[in-house]
Amino acid sequence: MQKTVILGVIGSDAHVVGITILEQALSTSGFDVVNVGVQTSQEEFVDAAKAHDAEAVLVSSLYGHAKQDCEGFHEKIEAAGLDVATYIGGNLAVGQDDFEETRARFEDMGFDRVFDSETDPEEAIAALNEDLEVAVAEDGEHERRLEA
Ligand code: B12
Repeated sequence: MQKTVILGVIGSDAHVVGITILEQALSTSGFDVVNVGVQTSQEEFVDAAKAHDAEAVLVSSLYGHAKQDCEGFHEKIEAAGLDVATYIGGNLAVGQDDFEETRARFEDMGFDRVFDSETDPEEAIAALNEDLEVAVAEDGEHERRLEA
């Protein structure tokens, strides 16, 4: 069974290129990707995760307002009874910032993993393989997937 991941850009953010690249890379790696697109509300992420019985929710934000857009997100996930890994990545703060501070801030908000805008899709794939316990053969292909 393929592992389903929800992918989208939160809030009023319309930057689409990053999630398009991530979608292609994740699909090629064997994940079932539900791309909810840009300008997606918290509720739409939660509804998609529920409807598709997803195992991970990947939130992208580029325009600098991720903190405001994600406030209360994990409370909604919990209220919906979802058990999902949550990742966030992109340009998560306005202007220059200390990324370790940014990482700590988003981890405090409940995200399992926080990625900066230099992140290659391979890093996200490796993290998902680890967190969702996806076994990968030496040739890089998914060999089998362990049931949680
Ligand atoms: C193209 C672009 C636009 C286009 C977007 C077109 C479109 N529909 O996509 C347009 C012109 C519309 C635009 C508008 C704006 N933009 Co703009 N834009 C850019 C630009 C030049 C490139 C973005 C891009 O496509 N990168 C290429 C992709 C492949 O990279 P990426 O998006 O970073 O994604 C990768 C990683 O970040 C990571 N990643 C991303 N998300 C996630 C999520 C997870 C879970 C993981 C693991 C990884 C991950 O993986 C991706 C693939 O490698 C950047 C500057 C830059 N060089 O990044 C500014 C930039 C993002 N924009 C910026 C701003 C401010 C805006 C506006 C607010 C400007 C304005 N005042 O109107 C508006 C916002 C509009 C809106 N509602 O979203 C700022 C954000 C500043 C900040 N965060 O501090 C930037 C950084 C420019 C800058 N230096 O000031 N923008």
